[in-house]
Amino acid sequence: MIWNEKIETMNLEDLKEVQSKRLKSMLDYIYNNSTFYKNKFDKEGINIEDIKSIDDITKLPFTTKEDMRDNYPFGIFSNKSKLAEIHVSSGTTGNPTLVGYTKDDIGLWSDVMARTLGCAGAKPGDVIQIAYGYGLFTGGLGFHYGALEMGLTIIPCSAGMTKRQLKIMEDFKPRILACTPSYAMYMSEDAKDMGMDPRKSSWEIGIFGAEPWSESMRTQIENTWNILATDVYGLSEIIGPGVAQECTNKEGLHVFSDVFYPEIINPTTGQPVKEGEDGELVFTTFTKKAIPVLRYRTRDIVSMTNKQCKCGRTSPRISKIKGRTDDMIVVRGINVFPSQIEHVLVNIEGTTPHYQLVVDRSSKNLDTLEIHVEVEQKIFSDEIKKLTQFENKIQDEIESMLGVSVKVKLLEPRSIERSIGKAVRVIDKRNI
Ligand code: DLL
Repeated sequence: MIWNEKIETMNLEDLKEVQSKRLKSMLDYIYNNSTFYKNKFDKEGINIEDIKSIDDITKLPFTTKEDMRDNYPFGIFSNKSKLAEIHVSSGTTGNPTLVGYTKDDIGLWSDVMARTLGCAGAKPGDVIQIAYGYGLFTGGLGFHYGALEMGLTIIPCSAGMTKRQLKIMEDFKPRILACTPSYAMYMSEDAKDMGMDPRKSSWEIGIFGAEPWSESMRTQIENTWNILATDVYGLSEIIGPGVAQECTNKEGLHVFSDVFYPEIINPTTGQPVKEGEDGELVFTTFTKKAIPVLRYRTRDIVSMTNKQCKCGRTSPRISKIKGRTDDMIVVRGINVFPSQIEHVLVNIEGTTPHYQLVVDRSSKNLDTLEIHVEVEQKIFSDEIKKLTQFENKIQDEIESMLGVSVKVKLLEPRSIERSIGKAVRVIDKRNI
């Protein structure tokens, strides 16, 4: 169903007018409420009066993840006094990325998430099993707000406790499953262990995202669970889930561009690319109040089309995420940067800066992360017990930093292949 028919099927000219109007009031708001943006505009000699329409957006500066991190915790907020909720995005070195919402922002989130659910094929009265993590991660609560808004019956399972998830599915018969795609596959193994036939599950629709997944993974999930598997995209800095969602045609993700304005740029030059070409996805939030962001560089690589979709929605569609401009990987829903591992290693005496992250997917469809690290020769001359202690120490420190379990493998000096260009830090064997 189309949740917000008026806005989602608006003709492109009217949509452009809405976007232009909203951009101007957003600029006015951030200039007057955000010290960060006021300073930035004043420094760069930007007069917001010069921005007449959405086409002028390219004259404005970008915002980056570093801006958010450098101004941690509240420096980039525009309305700290009216904060209703905060969330934290995983996966950064040092300070995490803190994001916040006013009560009105939660209203906006509820609306875009209701649109997301409608886009995937949900309708009021459906039962949804939310198996994204609740807590500081935006997945669980984002889906929760949207489902409340649409009038679904919510089973707020959060992630994990797989056998219980499966029992709940069997007993309460939810029609919709929301979780990461890798968790959907992981659950099928436990289902088989429990003697269940996954093809007979009550789930008809899956809303899967928060990590990259391929078309072949989609086919695998659809065949295993006998389900329609749709892709949901979002990021904490913009709102969380609720930025873009595939409709049941599965031909690209509809961006809710009346509230989150997308641009695709060449990541090196910062200039817009031609329609259909790959580039970095950039978003401007028009109506968010706690942390509005202007031209936020997501580092996600996609292409975008303005061609109208069969479903009747008029907003642009992005492709599945094709990669990143940085070296971030997503392991079991957690964003991991090699630099985080490096940060831990350099502070442990006896390790060297030669390391690699080896990501794989186990036979149970669970992501595994192994850290291969070269250590000084003298460590290897120590007795086995000491070596194991050393390995455990590194493992503990990395785990507490990342919040994801890892295995550490110590290597003799010079065993990791050297590269003449950029070091190869990540070996991803997951085939996604
Ligand atoms: O992952 C928000 C979310 C929750 C999206 C639940 C979908 C479902 P972050 O933790 O801030 O937010 O991570 C954002 O994850 O920049 C992408 O690199 C990656 N990502 C998110 N969705 C997808 C997807 C949430 N469908 C980062 N496909 C983003 C590929 C995705 N990558």
